Amino acid sequence: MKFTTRTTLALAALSMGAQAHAADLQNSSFTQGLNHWQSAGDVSTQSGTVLGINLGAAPVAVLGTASTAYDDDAPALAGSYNLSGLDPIETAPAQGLESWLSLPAQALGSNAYEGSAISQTFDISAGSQLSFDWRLLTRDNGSNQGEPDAAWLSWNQGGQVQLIALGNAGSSALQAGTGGWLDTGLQHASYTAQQAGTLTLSWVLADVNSFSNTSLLTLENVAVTPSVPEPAGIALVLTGLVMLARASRRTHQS
Ligand SMILES: [Ca+2]
Ligand SMILES: [Ca+2]
Repeated sequence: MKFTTRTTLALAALSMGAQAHAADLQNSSFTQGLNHWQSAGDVSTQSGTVLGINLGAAPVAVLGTASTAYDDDAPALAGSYNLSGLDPIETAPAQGLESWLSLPAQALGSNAYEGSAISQTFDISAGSQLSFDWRLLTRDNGSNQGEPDAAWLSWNQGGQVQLIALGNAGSSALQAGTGGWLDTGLQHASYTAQQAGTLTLSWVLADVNSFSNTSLLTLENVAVTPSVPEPAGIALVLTGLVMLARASRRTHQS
């Protein structure tokens, strides 16, 4: 097919069907470490076997609640279960993990003690699907009197923050795993964007009721799948295809 003015116009009509994004989700598979991500507290990327846990060959982000300076997991030494060398962030009203997440004080619960978060801000279109795999591991064996360590997804868009519970250390989904950890195994989650706009997405993990008994949250396979085009967009693409077909026929006839 020769490229005539007519086909160029038709191609322009086709390309209008795809919305341009100012900023897409980047480094979603953590192959560049934490590049493009913001983090607070004990956050690192890891692969292979770490702290007795097999994380697989591909990199995963790991959030933790272990201090470097205090024996959170006595008799294990201070920092034994800290992977980044950075301390978890205390919750409100101290250093303010909640304020880092633009959440009100005590949004993570009145007894959340300290934790870590990872975040990225990007543009999303309405109907796009966010999916990811997470895994909660803990040494919090239920001794926290019904207030187990917990993990959330924070969806901050259009000036509103939605806090979505992912899992907690008291869940019956946890099984005894390797290295003395209780383990949910890999869990898949997906959410659909209800509106277009700039989205700050954060994953959060907190020690609850005490600073002791470390938990870990792993995160991998983060992906945003664009929505199926709106009917108006489909009509535009179909118009483009008809124009292309006509232009192609005329090109062959000439
Ligand atoms: Ca801790
Ligand atoms: Ca804990």
